[in-house]
Amino acid sequence: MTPDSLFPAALHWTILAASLIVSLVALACVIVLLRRRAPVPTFTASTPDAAPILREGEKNGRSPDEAFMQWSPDMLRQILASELPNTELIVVSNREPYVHEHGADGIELKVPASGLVSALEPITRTCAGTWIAHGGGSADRETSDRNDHVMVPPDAPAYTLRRVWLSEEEYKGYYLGFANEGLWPLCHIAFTRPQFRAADWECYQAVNRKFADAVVEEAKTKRPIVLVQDYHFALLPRLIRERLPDAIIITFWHIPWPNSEVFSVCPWREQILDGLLGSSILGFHIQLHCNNFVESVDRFLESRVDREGAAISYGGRTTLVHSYPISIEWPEERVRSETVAQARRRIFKRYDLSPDVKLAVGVERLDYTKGILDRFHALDEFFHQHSDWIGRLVFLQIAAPSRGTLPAYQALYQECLDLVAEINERYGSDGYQPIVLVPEHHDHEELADLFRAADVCVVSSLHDGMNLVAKEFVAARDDEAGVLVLSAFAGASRELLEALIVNPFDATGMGEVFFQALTMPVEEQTMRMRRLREVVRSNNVYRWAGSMLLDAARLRQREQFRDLGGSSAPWAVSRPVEENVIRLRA
Ligand code: GDG
Repeated sequence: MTPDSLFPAALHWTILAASLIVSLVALACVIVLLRRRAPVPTFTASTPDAAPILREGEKNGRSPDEAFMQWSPDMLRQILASELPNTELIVVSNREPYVHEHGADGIELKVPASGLVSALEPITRTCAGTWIAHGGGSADRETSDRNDHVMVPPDAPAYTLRRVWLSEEEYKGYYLGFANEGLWPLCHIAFTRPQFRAADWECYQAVNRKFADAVVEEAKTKRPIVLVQDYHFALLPRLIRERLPDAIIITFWHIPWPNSEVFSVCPWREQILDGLLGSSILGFHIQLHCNNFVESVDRFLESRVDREGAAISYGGRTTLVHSYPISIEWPEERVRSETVAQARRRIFKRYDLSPDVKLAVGVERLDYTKGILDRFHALDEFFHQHSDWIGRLVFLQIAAPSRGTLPAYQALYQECLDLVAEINERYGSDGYQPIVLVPEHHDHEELADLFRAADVCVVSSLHDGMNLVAKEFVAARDDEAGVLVLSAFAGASRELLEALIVNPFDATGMGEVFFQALTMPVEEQTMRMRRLREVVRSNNVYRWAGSMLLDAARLRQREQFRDLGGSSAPWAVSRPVEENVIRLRA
């Protein structure tokens, strides 16, 4: 007989009910401290047919009150302590948050250019968890201990990074091959044909098994919360579930999910769906991607889909499929201690720009989904239509090198160089280059400076799960100026309705929106930017993580009730926790 069974069920119920009340009261106390902000007038987006009228969260039934809650690291800690006490948190991603590389001056520390890392790093720091990732840096081995651990961030250690070593063959097949030549183009529908090779699939399976081993080795309890990140690990949730059946596995898919017709071309579609359904919760940025996933499961697996409850029952277990729009950490005072004018002067000096030009910027990994060539074509149209702007606008494109050994990425780089040379030849003159392409990695400080120096920021992705650059630009503008031009095909366009929304496939149309952005009166810029900042500040990355953890807590509570013989409707769990919090606050 286990000690548990010595307790009468009634006592269990009483304890559970009491702990639920205590937790909710604790949360309510946190939220009572949160600020309520005055609403600001809303502009309609520039191309109304491409833009939603309500923000995605509002459509999902989140109340306006919830949108104004101020999510913070403290609140996240509070949720963990009160809702998920003594729970260990394990994050798994391919990319590590800190990379050690041999450089000219010894070992250098790098933070990779990755939306996933930007979002998850502050969360893992806050939760003091364990982060498992591929150790890909040339100095990673010598900076790790004999358990392959290193404490990070190096200057203020807050959590453990566990590095997993991959052979050259594994890296090529799993990462470059199946993940980036197969799943990445498959999910982005960016007209780059996905490549599916049986040998890559073998590696992908083997590496997923290797990471499952690492999770089991690192888990100190039988019921951790494991946060599985992204398309590199579609099989991992099932592999963890088989060995840690009581774990709460939250998988977040950072890129779009295509419709079932597109998904059907993947030769291993059933295995991928089966792997993901090992998750307790599967998250996407926007509802459309959830719908596409559910449709794919409905079509290819024997399962029961509960569309209203956003849940899939398969193989005796249930997976919740929900949207959690990712975001950024709202910047600290550092940004505010300096004026925008100072940042602008520094950037203009660094790039040798004439003080009277307007500056537009683009910042991303050099990736064919980001629509870099498309914005250059739009610039070409713009200069063609508005020749009085020749000499008065500079477009500064930061393109961090990415996946540079793959042919599609090499071809893109060459096309960018050729197109920039062509446009600069056409519109440039002595001392004036309309496009400045900087194909280099930059640090976060430099990027913040750039965002603050710019008159316009262009995000013209052909397809993007969310896009954090759009939110980073908005967050950097405490002067409430600057214009965001944003693709209708980036998940961020569902939230950032006051941006100028564009269709990146329409070069002429996008060129006209550039004109609109460059001639927008300051008052209108301020009205739009103020509203955008409200949205990003309220829907920050702590809310993203907090919503998932609250859903996980609710799941765990439901499981406990069910084990005690309560009614079992495991999927009807998600929103009520947040809604209860709101109700308590009211
Ligand atoms: C995936 C999804 C989703 C850029 N250049 C440098 C640099 N960056 C940083 C940016 C930003 C991040 O990288 C890029 O984030 P995105 O969201 O724009 O794009 P992906 O990397 O494709 O991210 C995307 C995201 O996951 C999160 O879920 O939004 O849809 O595709 O933070 O500032 N960072 C540094 N140097 C650079 O040169 N340090």
